[in-house]
Amino acid sequence: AALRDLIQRLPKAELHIHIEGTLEPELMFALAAKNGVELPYTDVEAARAARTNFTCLEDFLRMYAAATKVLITEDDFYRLAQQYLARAEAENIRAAEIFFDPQGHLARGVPLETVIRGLSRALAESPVEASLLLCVQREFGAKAAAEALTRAIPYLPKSVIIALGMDGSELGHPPRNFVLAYGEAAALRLHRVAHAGEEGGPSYVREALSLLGAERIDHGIRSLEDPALVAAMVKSQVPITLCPLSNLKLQVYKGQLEDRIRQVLASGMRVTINSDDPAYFGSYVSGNYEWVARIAGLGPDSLAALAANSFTSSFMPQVKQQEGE
Ligand code: ES4
Ligand code: ZN
Repeated sequence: AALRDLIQRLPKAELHIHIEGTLEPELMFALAAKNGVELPYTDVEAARAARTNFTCLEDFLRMYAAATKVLITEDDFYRLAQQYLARAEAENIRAAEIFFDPQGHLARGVPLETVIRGLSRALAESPVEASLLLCVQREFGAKAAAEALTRAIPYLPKSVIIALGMDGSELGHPPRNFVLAYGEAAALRLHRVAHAGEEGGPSYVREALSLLGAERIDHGIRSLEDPALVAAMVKSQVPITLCPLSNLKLQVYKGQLEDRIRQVLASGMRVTINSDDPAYFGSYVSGNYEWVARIAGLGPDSLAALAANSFTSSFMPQVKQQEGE
């Protein structure tokens, strides 16, 4: 309980959170009823139960995509982000860099403007220092990724979009396929991050760093399988955004995850702790810190160091100043 209190009190930044992954079953049902969308569950409890046994990333992505069908109006996106930010504030998260997946919404006929305006309104109202990262979904392909970013250009000057990210299905979609979109992002002066080394091996991390110019690696847990890569990442201190309970629930790591996390923490890489899709994996950020603290035997100093990493790894200059607070 003392550790839990400490984690709660620590000011934290969250750098790996998918806003669509914060859609709790209650809000999903409320929006489904309002919008006349049919759900394949009898009630909230059944929907929650369905979120407890994923076998792989693909399995999860199917359910995640199906749930987003309830998000239709600007206000739906506003409510989604508003709920997450209220939750984040309650956990003493001072800053959040939030992914959104425009391609899935566009494919359903929801305009980009609806998504960005709804999310931005919630961000503007929250005391949490927050910004958006536009994520391209790898399964839509390389051309579609570049197009999605191009479509967002009109909104960049007046929005809080600070970066391009890449998520979705990893295996078979190596980072080298997406150099066009990342080149476009660089030209637009956007920061660049990428999911890599979640289900894919260390070569995906290497490519994200060397070919896409990624400034932060999302997940990155499989970097450990390549000692030369780890050495380079220790030297450059490029941050990785670990999402331990996501990895556990999606069973993406085939060995002993606890051992792997302990090795990552001991490697000297700059590690941050995040929740990924908390409405699906059963825990928000604090739960992820608690799990890591338990399996790695971390005390107050190590936990404070992880929280400090979350600020120094942020892209928001005003947030970096909160480091060590
Ligand atoms: C995701 Cl856990 C994870 N991996 C890849 N893409 C994602 N999108 C939302 N959650
Ligand atoms: Zn993710």
